[in-house]
Amino acid sequence: MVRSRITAAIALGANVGEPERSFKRALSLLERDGDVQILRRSHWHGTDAVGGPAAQPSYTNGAVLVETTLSPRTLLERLHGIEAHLGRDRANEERRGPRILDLDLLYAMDEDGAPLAEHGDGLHLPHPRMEERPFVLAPLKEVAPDQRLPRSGRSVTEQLDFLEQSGGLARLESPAEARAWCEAARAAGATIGFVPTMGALHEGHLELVRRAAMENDLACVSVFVNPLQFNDPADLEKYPRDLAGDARLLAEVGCAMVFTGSLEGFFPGELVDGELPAAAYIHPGPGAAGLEGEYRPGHLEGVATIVDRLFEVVEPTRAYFGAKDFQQCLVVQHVADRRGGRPEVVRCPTVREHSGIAMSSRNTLLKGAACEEALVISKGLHAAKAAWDAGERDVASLTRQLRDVVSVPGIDVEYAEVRDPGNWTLEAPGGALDRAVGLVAANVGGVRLIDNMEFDEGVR
Ligand code: PH2
Ligand code: MG
Ligand code: MG
Repeated sequence: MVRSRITAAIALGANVGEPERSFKRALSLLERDGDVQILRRSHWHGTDAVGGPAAQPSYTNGAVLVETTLSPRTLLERLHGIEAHLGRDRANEERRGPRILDLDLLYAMDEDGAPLAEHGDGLHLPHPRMEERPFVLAPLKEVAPDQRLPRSGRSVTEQLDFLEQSGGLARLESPAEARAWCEAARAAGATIGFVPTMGALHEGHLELVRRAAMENDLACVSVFVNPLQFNDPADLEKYPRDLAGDARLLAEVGCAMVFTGSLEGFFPGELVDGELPAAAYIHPGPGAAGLEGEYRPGHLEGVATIVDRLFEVVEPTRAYFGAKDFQQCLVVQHVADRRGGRPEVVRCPTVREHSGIAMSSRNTLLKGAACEEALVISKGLHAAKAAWDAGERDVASLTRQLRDVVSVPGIDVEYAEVRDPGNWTLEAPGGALDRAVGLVAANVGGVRLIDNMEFDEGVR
């Protein structure tokens, strides 16, 4: 049998030991068995470390293009074997930390040049992050300058130019500065993708920013822990804050501008004794009925009010929100509708930890046993979805199955309910539904968590 041949690109990185020596040894091991041929090899580039611990040494990076009869999976195993042989200890290394040798499979294509896609068990093809990383793209440009990249559709050369132009994240300290920056961007014809956040950014936020950057000329992020939406002062007090860390992450995912501000900065001349008068609040619309609206009085009014002001400051083309905050999405759509349907509101799938828990800045506040206890929330939603998938449509039955899982010691459930996502109502609908969403809010170890799952969509 003639084995089919694939072409693959491999990135090399190291910042411990003697990188160039490790690279040479790695490449000769790669070719040793005769089933991998190196077609092209880049020079070795000295690069500043990106991400990881603050003071890690700078890296050496390179790229090679290979042809092989191995499958992508077997090639990845070969790369891991070489890393281990040359001293890499994956089990005991820091995330994004110093590396004796890192061999990453970037992309692979079949003999006709068609890209191979594979996701799972440590194999991600094409590599989901390569387009954000100049330290990958600069060497890759030497071996495959015209290769089209799947996310942006740009060639390697074009993508490097793009990163260079948008490189240097603008950090602005006030809404007034942000307004001027966005006006200038729009005047230059740029579309703006906007991601409003309260900071303490996690992978869920970064997905929103990546998507904003991909679908618009510029991605812009606000970081503002909005006091208007905290019904509980203690919650506001302990809400995590890390602006320096946030800026570092945003620079990596192609964000062009991040801004912050004070309540006075957002509502100049409108505060009375440091507070926004009731008359200045924006009505959150029908999505605020019940659940969050009931358990966090004033919260969604505060959300609607700041989002309306943020939209006024930025005037984005599109705004990106995570589906985890279901009622917030309804409220934001209402705010956009009141503003004449602008911006376009893009609701993005909830990003989950491996454990299943929905990503949230508040997860960092979960300590000890609470981390485990919190898992029943997503498990309950999965259980109800499984019932839905098996044909159950009755709201009372779906709700019972959800509550059976989440009602356990250690979890103080505020609500565990099923609603029609297309027809939001205060009370649970009766009988059978064509579409359904399960929603949970619970206090776990003193931390309030919410989650939801739409049963009639793919699991997210
Ligand atoms: N790899 C990392 C983390 N940071 N920075 C640069 N410049 N080059 C790398 O290869 C690199 C990094 C973890 O794999
Ligand atoms: Mg790497
Ligand atoms: Mg790697």
